[in-house]
Amino acid sequence: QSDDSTDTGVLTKTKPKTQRPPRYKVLLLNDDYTPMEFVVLILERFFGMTHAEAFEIMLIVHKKGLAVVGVYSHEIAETKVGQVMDFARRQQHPLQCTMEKEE
Ligand code: TYC
Repeated sequence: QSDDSTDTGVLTKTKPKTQRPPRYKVLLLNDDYTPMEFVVLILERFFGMTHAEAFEIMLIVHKKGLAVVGVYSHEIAETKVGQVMDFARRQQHPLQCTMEKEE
């Protein structure tokens, strides 16, 4: 600025914002009918959990009503939800799995 009468002398820096792709939480919901062992199998098969991890998370869903079972890119999250819903429907269990944008 060349006009000294309005120059406050304050320098402002603009921080470069690094763009991160949005992440999506995959949520598993409780219900009264899906067998516990089936939920454990789902968590092992589609979410790469050990039997012990899967059992622990299944119990959290059972007690609290829902839990985040993984966080992924939009495409991977959509695939996981699809796999779970498909597998549950084939076995005629009412298990529900959804995804939600993080933050
Ligand atoms: N509540 C179910 C039962 O008592 C077990 C269950 C756990 C179902 C987790 C769904 O996402 C779920 N058989």
